[in-house]
Amino acid sequence: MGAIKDKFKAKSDVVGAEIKAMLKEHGDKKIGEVTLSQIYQGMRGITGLVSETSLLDAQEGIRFRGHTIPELQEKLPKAPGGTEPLPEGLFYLMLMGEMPTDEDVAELSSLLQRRSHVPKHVLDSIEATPLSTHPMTQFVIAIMALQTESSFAKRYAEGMSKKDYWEAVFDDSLDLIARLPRIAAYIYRRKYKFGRHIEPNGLLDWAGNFSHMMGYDNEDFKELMRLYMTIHADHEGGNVSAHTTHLVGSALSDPYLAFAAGMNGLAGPLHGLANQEVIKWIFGMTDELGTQTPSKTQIEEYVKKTLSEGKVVPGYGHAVLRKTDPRFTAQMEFGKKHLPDDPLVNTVWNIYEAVPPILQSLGKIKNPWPNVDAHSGALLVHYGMVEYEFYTVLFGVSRALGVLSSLCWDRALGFPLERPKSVTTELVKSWLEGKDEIWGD
Ligand code: AMX
Repeated sequence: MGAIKDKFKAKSDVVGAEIKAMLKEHGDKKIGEVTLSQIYQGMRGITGLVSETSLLDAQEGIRFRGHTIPELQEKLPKAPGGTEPLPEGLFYLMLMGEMPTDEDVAELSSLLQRRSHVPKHVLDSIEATPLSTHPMTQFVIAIMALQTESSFAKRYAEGMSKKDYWEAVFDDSLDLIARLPRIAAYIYRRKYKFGRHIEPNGLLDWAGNFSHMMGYDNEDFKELMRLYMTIHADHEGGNVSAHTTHLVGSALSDPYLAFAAGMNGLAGPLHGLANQEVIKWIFGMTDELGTQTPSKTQIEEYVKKTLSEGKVVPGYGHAVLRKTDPRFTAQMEFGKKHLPDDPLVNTVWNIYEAVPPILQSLGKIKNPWPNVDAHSGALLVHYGMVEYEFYTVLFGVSRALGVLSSLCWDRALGFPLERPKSVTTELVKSWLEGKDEIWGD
């Protein structure tokens, strides 16, 4: 661990010094203004956070340290014989800000393997939940049980100096990333495969081993997992899971506490749970219509029915994006390459044609295009993973790569407790009448 940790420390010291100098010279520079609508409507468009690992452009989509998804597919190291990127390579890129070599990724993969042991009490905590418990709830319970292993919590209790916070967060983050696949696979096999667990294969990469432990040894599925774990990892800092992890971490809650909080946010249907909702919605449609291959007209009618019942069309829309999500496109490309004739995947593509004009015609939806969740489930179903309640756990394992590399940066740069100002509507009304001021805390 020494070399990668030392390299991160050296990099973050340089950035920390740059930020210090920048703030000394430009700290009072205004970055924008905040409107009343924004504070009442989910803070859309308020620039209020720094997140080093990725940046989202409304038109272009996500870039990880400046690289688009196709660029990651081209440049990141691959598994032997594979064509999709290794997600631990993306973790390295987000952490270090530089493209890893094959050797860097091999070293990181084996480091994660060595740190992947999950203590028995964590598995026991999963076993203590009723089998019917949602997999995301089991996931969060297991992460919380694993908190006993937090190096940050132990060292803080022993009086660790501020200057060492980054190191304890770094250790915890790597341990968590190493252990999450085992936890997630355990939940999957317990809930859906009669508790017939599969031992890890120490020769495989992080995502390949995850597939293996879930019971999917098909090479194409492993490639799908590598792509899946790469594209779901990060979406800049303001989304619910990333922002929550960052916020809770700012209280110096250790990475286990902070990440579990982020995962509770990911479990919401407007965020990560949308991936299960999409497949549930499609299965609902095909069941109701009595066909696996609904026509475009039938899909349009079903979309209108969903909207008339006051529900959202899952997998469509986004708080920041204003075009088709490149994460959707990457999965579509995977589908065209590996399973072009799959009926469910074809239905997803037909939905892609049918939905945007209908959403657009409503006149209120800012982005009628599909997001990442519109596609992922159909690919999983193709390979036999039909248990859609589990899908958000897959998202969560991947999201750890982004939010935990960000958390390392938060502590390395010494970011303080996050504490924005709030107001009451009473104060806003009296401010609008000129009777009061809206002041800082
Ligand atoms: N279906 C129906 N209505 C939608 C819609 C959709 N897919 N997307 C947005 N709308 C509605 C909103 O509910 C809102 O209605 P209201 O004015 O009656 O309250 C209106 O259109 C305006 O919303 P917006 O400004 O375009 O979107 P937003 O930033 O408020 O919300 C999001 C973004 C993602 C929550 C929303 O598009 C949505 O609910 N989509 C479906 C759920 C989904 O796919 N979530 C996953 C997002 C990606 C992720 O985090 N994994």
